[in-house]
Amino acid sequence: MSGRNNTVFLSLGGNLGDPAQSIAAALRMLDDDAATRVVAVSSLYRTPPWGKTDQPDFLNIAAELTTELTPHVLLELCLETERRLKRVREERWGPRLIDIDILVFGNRAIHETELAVPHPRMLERAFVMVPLAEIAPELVLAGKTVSERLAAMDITGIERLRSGREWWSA
Ligand code: PH2
Ligand code: MG
Ligand code: MG
Repeated sequence: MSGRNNTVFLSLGGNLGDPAQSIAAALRMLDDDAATRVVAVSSLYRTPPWGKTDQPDFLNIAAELTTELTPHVLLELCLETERRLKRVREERWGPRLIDIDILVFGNRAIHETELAVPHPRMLERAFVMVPLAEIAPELVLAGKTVSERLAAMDITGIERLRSGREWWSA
């Protein structure tokens, strides 16, 4: 524990099983951790598969947390949450039940193989930036706000399914 609260942004997604249910369960598990609180959740979006395109559409969201955990302990909590939701690690960019990625951890910059924040590929991925822009439009990433970055991106095929912040907590 670092003893102080940091603001964290996560990207969650999945395209197998019931991803909306898995994402909601993941958010509840993270919120149940005594050192971590979910403070904002985007709408649920249907997004075309990125990277490897011959797989089902994904559901994606962004979430804001506050946590007293260190970045590595939060990463372990995210991986443990994936494991509890029966995620099996498979091919890179391939289909998955649930994926929980740390996008931003306070103002920390970490460049390790197991943990890189800010997430090195987030700026190219509309499935990350569209949900993030809903909850953090003014967040500055590499000199520009999320909403400025989104304005320059191709968001074709991304569809908002469920809005409001409470869809996950019922
Ligand atoms: N995750 C991937 C690869 N491709 N495409 C979309 N639309 N959404 C994702 O969450 C996603 C992806 C690997 O983590
Ligand atoms: Mg991912
Ligand atoms: Mg991941």
